[in-house]
Amino acid sequence: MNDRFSPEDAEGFARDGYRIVRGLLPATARERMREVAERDLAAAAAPLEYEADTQYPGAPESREAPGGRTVRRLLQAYARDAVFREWATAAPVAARLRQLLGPRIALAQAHHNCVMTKDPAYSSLTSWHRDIRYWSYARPELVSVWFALGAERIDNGCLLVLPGTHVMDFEPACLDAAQFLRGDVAENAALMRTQVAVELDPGDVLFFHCRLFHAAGHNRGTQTKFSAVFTYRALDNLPLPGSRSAGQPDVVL
Ligand SMILES: O=C(O)CCC(=O)C(=O)O
Repeated sequence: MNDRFSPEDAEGFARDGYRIVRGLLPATARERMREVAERDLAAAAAPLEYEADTQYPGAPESREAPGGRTVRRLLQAYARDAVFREWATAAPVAARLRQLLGPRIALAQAHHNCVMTKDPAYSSLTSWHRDIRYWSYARPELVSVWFALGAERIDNGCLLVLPGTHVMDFEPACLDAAQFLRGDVAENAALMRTQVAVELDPGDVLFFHCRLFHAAGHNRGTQTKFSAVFTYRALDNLPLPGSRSAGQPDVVL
């Protein structure tokens, strides 16, 4: 398997803000990740984020409500098992990230660094947002890597992206108080019609820019959807002192 983006793919990432590498994660690693995720989900192994914590549309109202103990993320994936450490830093991932971010890179343990667990019974809807909105770095130039541990389709709540939005600027009036794109603004509505569904097969890996607007629907399937996600920065793109982004030691690749 080629360890690098082709020039066309690197150009595509620069233009669209994302790229998919089909079948990058080998089946053995994928199955091990899934096994660990299923084990930790069944054991409710901390640290966890619950759907109820998000307050997103469709989420249980509180941890005490029906479905209130539905897990949305198994946090701190990097620390959970060697298979996450191995693949979050593996050569085919790191080499591509170096093409996008420069030669010296680090994994940001404070962001993503999780297995997303989208439950068919109680999953919420994630509105259009940029991940950088709550992250604090010298430059808004981070890349996340999303490993599909099973099939991701519109029906089970795959990611949706707005290509090219990572290089667009938006007036404050386009965003609500939580920095989601407002649906009642005409230019946003036109932009939302350009959405692309990032449908993935097991083992496919998505690279996406922290300024890319993305969203996701509910899981209307019958099985939990599992995706492992990690975020990276250039080594000289430091988290701002005192911010949540600076709250954990990063892993230099
Ligand atoms: O899978 C989802 O619901 C979306 C997750 C997402 O957009 C995020 O964590 O930034």
